[in-house]
Amino acid sequence: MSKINFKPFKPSRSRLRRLRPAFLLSVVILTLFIYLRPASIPTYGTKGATSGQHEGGITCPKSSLMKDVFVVIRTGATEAQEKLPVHFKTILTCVPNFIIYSDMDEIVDGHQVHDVLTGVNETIKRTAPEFELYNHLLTRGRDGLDYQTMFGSGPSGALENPGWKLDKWKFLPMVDEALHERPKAKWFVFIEPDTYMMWSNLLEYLSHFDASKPWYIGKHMYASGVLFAHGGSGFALSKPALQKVSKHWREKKPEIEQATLKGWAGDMILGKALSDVGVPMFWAYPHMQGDSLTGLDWSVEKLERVAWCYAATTFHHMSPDEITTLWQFEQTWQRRNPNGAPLRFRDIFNNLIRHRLRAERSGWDNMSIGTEYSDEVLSKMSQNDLDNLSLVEQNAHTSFEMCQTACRQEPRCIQFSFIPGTCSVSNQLRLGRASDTQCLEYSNAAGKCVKEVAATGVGDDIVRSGWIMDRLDGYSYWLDEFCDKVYDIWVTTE
Ligand SMILES: *C1O[C@H](CO)[C@@H](O)[C@H](O)[C@H]1NC(C)=O
Ligand SMILES: *[C@@H]1O[C@H](CO)[C@@H](O)[C@H](O)[C@H]1NC(C)=O
Ligand SMILES: *[C@@H]1O[C@H](CO)[C@@H](O)[C@H](O)[C@H]1NC(C)=O
Repeated sequence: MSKINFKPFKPSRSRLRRLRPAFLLSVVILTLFIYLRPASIPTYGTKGATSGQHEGGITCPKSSLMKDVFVVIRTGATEAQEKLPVHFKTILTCVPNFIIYSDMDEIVDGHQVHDVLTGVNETIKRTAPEFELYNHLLTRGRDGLDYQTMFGSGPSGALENPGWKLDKWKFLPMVDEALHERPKAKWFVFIEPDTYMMWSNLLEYLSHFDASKPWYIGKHMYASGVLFAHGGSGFALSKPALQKVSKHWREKKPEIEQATLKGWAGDMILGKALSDVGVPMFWAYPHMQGDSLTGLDWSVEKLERVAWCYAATTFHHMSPDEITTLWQFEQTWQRRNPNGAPLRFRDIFNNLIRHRLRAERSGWDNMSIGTEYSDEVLSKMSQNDLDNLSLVEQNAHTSFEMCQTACRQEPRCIQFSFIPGTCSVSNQLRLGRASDTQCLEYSNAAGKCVKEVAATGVGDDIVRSGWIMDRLDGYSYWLDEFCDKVYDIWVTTE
């Protein structure tokens, strides 16, 4: 993970408590309670003026590759009912070949969900603690599961979530079964229920690669010395890559299962297996994204690639509401631009995000994770540092207007958030989400806010956020300039 450091908006040298860079970068994600107003989706009034293939009012991509791609959704019984249905109504309506693997056989909205763990070593199933959940599901289904500990959090939620611990066992059986399910497919795309797949873009992206060669394409992640494609961001394997790793799995199953017992995440175990058979990961950033629409920092840059300039293929940590919003936007976009260029991050920002930004938005946490001003922070500062603060900074936490002024004083500050007593300003632009708490510190590892202040909701005591609206043009212009040097919106070489 590299640091975002562009000239005009780079993080300012504040004397106040600064969040560490790793943390600034660590992605701000909210899996729950993310709320986007469907009502504010742009409506272009093009009813009837549609083109391209569409059934029942739905516009699907025209790519000839579509029939050769097998989409695999990996889920678990603790989240399937809550998170799958939105996919059947949106993205999957245009996917001719898909399968859903889980830790329990069941039918969700008329679609079969398959238990992919049947072949795991029986001794391990009897003894490894994470299989308690599995054995429970086998014998009693969801009856008697403790909802508090088992449900809702998903892979990024709680590391203690037994559903998450069980998840690592699914990866190798999943790739192996997918190959045997669709031996003729050219590509296999693996996603999770909180992954948004921009299907037409993804198809176009894959068409740039030679499917007769082994490919493992995804969003880089590095843990325990292994480079692998992050599962939640979605990844693609060509058939030759899948064949190699499936053969390896069949030959080395006992060894890989032992490694899985010790390993912490299945995407890492798969990455290691692929590396062992000589299939390196292709760095597809920023096409594959670990962030959601609400948590993404729109100026994010990694691997010297400014996301803004590139086409988007996935988002992660997408709530069902966000999935619906982005799907409807894509549909409208494709109808208006039937032969248009692929959607880039900047198109999404300009057409879906920007009009939601306001000088003031109540009950909204903008995720201004930058400099915090509060009595607590001030009380910890030395006299010298305090003396150095401007009057506005010293009082930023006293009113929404002061907080806004504090942001304005910083040349690159673009957004701020306020609850009485706490002001937080940031040079990074994020949409954020409706909220009654103000998140001050976000832990990527824990996948949740680790420091937040709750507003009472009485009178003025609500979370309010704002953007410095007259800086938005400058912000877009600054990012657009990076695109002058980007000759291809697709990353196909490293
Ligand atoms: C904006 O969001 C960030 C992160 O959640 C938070 O630190 C900040 O306090 C928020 N500001 C407001 C006014 O909600
Ligand atoms: C199953 O796992 C146990 C315990 O880890 C091991 O002793 C046994 O050899 C494994 N069996 C097979 C068939 O791999
Ligand atoms: C305080 O401000 C002065 C002048 O602006 C500056 O030289 C000094 O480095 C500042 N001190 C701290 C601790 O920021």
